[in-house]
Amino acid sequence: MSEDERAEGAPVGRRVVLGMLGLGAVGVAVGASVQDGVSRALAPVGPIGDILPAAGGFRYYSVTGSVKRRSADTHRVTVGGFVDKPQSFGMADLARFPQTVLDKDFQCVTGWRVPDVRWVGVALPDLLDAVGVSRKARAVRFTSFDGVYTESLTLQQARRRDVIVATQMEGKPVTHDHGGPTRLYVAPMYGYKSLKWLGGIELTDKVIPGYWENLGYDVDAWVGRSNGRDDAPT
Ligand SMILES: Nc1nc2c(c(=O)[nH]1)N[C@H]1C(S)=C(S)[C@@H](COP(=O)(O)O)O[C@H]1N2
Ligand SMILES: [Mo]
Repeated sequence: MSEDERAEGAPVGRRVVLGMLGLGAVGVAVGASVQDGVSRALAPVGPIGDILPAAGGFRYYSVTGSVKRRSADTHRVTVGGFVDKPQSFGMADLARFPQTVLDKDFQCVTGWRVPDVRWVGVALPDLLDAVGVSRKARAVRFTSFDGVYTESLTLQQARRRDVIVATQMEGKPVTHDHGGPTRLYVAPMYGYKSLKWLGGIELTDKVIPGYWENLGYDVDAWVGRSNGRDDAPT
């Protein structure tokens, strides 16, 4: 990481830092599998900065211990709540949608960033159109099959075409450690919005704050404009 990137990544809101130190670090980098070659902590608890970046620069994050793998053959993403036709989608179903390719930097709110990562998947608005969003819906809640992590977007944010249900990362199926078979990828927001091990999408009548948001992170996680970085109006 260059000094510039370090400087840009440095100012994180105090609440967020306290949240991370108090609760986050415990779950960070625990349980990554060896074969994916992503980083893992030397010890499960410790300052965030001690976690070593692996090749590619991603840190493995999970707020739970190990997460049970799901086979791409049987895995399904369920879409329900305030929709006309609740449905679940297997990998073959997702492959039949138009595929969106995004080449973007991946930015964690704690300061690390991986430049120019390629993600491929189904634009969330296409999936929402397939189930039919009912008039009551105002927001979307995402659940992970790790059983703990959740995320949320307003319906307006969820209709952006740079928000995708990702099935590929860097030219391969999303690995288990990176949240496969399906992972949410919210390109314009900090990494915590990009929920791993996506199992459920639910249309709700209001935003239900996600895991980190209950611990002090901003619900609107725009890169560069949230979590204490937005002192100047943009
Ligand atoms: N299920 C789940 N998704 C998650 C997290 C998590 O702990 N559990 N951490 C988030 C955070 S804070 C970041 S920065 C990215 C990290 O992605 P990676 O583990 O693929 O590097 O995942 C996000 N999605
Ligand atoms: Mo993060």
